[in-house]
Amino acid sequence: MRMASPTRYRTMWTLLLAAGAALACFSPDAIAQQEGRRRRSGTQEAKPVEITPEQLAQLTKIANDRKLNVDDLLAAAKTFMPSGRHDEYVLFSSGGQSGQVFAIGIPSMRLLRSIAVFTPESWQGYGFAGDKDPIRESLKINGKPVEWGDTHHPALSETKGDYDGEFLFIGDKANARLGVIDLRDWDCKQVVKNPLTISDHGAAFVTPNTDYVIEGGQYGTVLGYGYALPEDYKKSYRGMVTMWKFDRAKGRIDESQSFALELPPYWQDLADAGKLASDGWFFINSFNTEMATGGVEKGSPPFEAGASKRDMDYLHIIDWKKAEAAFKAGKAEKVNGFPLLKLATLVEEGILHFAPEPKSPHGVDVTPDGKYMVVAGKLDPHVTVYSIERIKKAIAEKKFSSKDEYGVPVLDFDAVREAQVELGLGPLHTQFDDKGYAYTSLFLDSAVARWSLGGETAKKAPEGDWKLVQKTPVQYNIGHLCAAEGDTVSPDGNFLVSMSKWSVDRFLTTGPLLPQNFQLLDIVQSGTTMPVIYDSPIGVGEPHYCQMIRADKLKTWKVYPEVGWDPHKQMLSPDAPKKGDEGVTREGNKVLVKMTAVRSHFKPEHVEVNEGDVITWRITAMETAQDATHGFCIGGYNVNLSLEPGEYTEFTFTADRAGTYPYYCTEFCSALHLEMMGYLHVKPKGNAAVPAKDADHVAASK
Ligand code: RUQ
Ligand code: CUA
Repeated sequence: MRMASPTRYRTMWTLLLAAGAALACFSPDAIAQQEGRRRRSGTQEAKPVEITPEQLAQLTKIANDRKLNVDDLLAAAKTFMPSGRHDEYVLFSSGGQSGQVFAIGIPSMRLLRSIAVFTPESWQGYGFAGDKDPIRESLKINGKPVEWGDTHHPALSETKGDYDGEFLFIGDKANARLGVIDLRDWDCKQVVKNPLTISDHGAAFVTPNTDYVIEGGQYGTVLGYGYALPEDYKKSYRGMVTMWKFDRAKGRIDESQSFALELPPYWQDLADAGKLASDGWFFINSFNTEMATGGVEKGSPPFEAGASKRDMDYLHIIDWKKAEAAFKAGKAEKVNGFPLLKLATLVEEGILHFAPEPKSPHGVDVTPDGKYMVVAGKLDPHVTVYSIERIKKAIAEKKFSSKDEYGVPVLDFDAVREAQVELGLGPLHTQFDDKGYAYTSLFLDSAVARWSLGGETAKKAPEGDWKLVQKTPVQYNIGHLCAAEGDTVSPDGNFLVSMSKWSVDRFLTTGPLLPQNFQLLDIVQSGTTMPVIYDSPIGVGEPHYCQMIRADKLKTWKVYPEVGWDPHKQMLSPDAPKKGDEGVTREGNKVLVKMTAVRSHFKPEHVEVNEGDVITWRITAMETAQDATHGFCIGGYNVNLSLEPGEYTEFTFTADRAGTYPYYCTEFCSALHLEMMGYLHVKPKGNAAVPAKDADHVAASK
């Protein structure tokens, strides 16, 4: 028998002891806590854990074989989801350049779903319903198909400043659009395009009751898609912020009640809405208050230098109730058909004030009680904290230090600043927990900083006011971060996700293009530390921001409420074919197909039309069982639908390619799924035989 070396013995012994310690996390208290959470998410109870010495030995062996240390075992215990058990939170993440939204379970980090928003997506049948798919039509900008988005900031709808789980909004930075997702069926219902600007950034953010969805801009431009050269920058370029009115009953943005505010051509960055103490206000950071226009060719500094010269930029402080009143009083002017409150009006009505903020800051985040605005320095190692009370007082007392070039009053910095906390290099974004801590991402340090709030905040951390408490390194270059319900009036703490931009050596190499890395941090169970407990590669785009909602707040439908439901209108459709309605009818060259789909059968099984016919095809999915989804595709015609239980759908196309086309179900729905098919026969013009090249075309499309 080979003797284990003394070091190996020692390691094993240490591990055993430590594993014993690890098992302490299965103490009755911890279990009770887990149970409480589990009950909340409506899943089955687990029995208290008792580990036999044999199992402990096995666990230790696995740990040793796989070179896992005790922290790894603990991390596994905190994140592993037994089959059938549900996650406690859902993380709604921007999908970056993929143009979509991703839903990820927390703490397991399992991808639950992608939600198509700005990019056609075939599994969901998003944009693949015939020639004039309304989704593709809604994605056009000035008549040009723009079928991708750079999704940035998802915003869950709120009631009284807390996520209500009803809707989700997401901004498209590249094209200044907003998507509206209904969280009953997790389906994008609306895409609106900003008529003033091509691109944006600070979108979406909601006011505390989701009266408005706010879309902040970024790069100065000539509003209304105008034209001007950089020589005219100060005169012709402007920034903007748009207040999109949300009609909750309709589940749509009401463009007719929406309006925008003209801002100086500083580059407005992130924004956040006030709540509770600061309800009625919102805040936007800015950089490039230098109004640099680049142009190295002509001897000017490049953008990155020119836009970083000044020590101070401007926090935009906006009284949106006053803005709304001014809009309702008819004080807006139309630009490209869209109402815009001009800068002069903003100044006159006291809608816009500035506060100095150091040095090209990035994120602004309002504390849970709404009393403080946290501005993260980016090029300054501090977060600067402003108090709404001080701001209101300074405005009332007209404590201005100056006016900017456009006549906007600048509040005195010392009058509005509450505190500055030095955190480290590259502070970007801040989230909050339920214990009086704030968490700020440090891009250059590649770390998450935990620090204590102070002043009059309701929850106080024991470390005292405004103190850096600790930092956890992340890999690498964290942008946004997201704590559980971490930007609401009642954050949960528990978990935090670091949206790390570089993954370098964290995963297997996937070619020169590497995935991003979502890292999960435990910010409660570990007590005073906040270890990284999971790394999750995101290989679909560069997600920017996410929000984490308690899963039990979502009231997601399991199937559509009635058979024949039109998800685009969120109502039962009078057009939905019922059992017995099936068939093909014609009026001139217009053909109407009425079809039903149920396991494992499409009715009718043959559809005969003439080449050149315009076909309206209606399908009702007769299913009422959860997960009994069918697909419906016609190869060669770019048609693929997802027919979810109860769903009614309609599409239109011109049958301009003769031939015999099998259509079939694209979801493996039953044992006879392959038999769930039929034929579309497109009779060639003049009733000639199908020409050989078209026959090839049909063959190639199978
Ligand atoms: S931001 S770069 Cu949300 Cu940090 Cu877009
Ligand atoms: Cu229906 Cu496969």
